[in-house]
Amino acid sequence: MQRNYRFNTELYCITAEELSMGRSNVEVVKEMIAAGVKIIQYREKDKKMKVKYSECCIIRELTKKAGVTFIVNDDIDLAIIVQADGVHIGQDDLPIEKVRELVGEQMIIGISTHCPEEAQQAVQAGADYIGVGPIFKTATKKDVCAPVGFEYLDYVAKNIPIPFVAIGGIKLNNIPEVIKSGAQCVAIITEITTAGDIPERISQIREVIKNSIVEEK
Ligand code: 3NM
Repeated sequence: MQRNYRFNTELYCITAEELSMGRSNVEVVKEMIAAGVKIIQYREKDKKMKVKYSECCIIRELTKKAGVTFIVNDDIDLAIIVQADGVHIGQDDLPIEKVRELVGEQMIIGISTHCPEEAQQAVQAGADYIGVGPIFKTATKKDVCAPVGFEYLDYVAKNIPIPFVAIGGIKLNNIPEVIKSGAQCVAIITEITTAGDIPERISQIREVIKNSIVEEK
């Protein structure tokens, strides 16, 4: 089935408390929302489920009030129980068809992909969007493969019919190349979470994206 999910934004923000300069996930999410971000993923690898649950309850309320799409990373049960808008999984998680059985037709399912075969498979299995990366070297995700570079991004832009988001090592200075290689949405962690002034950094990133798209046309 071809689903009809589309990103309504060019910036996908993801949390990482250990890389947030002492700020909590909730504080960072509040700043992202204040900056007008439209999609936020809660990504927290090391906390206990009980803690993740209480953070996600708060973030669900905040995002709902602000009309922001809320995606939970990895934990399908957590995504369901907090009524997130979506869940983002990896290649080693449950098959997408089975995740769909659990979450129902309405929930967005995204999956990280690193090569054309994984992208094709995600489409076949009914993913709503794919992550494409890592575009550049990143220390944020443990055990991630070597950078896939622009070749894979270009392949996805030309051949994959569902939305995709470029991810991995994306910074202010390399955004233009990423946009020029066909990405319409970029996912960023540390360039935002480590910023002293998060709304200011988000507005700089938006400006660079906008200018890169204009130059492209
Ligand atoms: N997934 P930063 S790379 C969460 O390639 C994640 O699938 C990736 O963090 C993938 O913006 C990555 O700090 C980390 O590099 C992105």
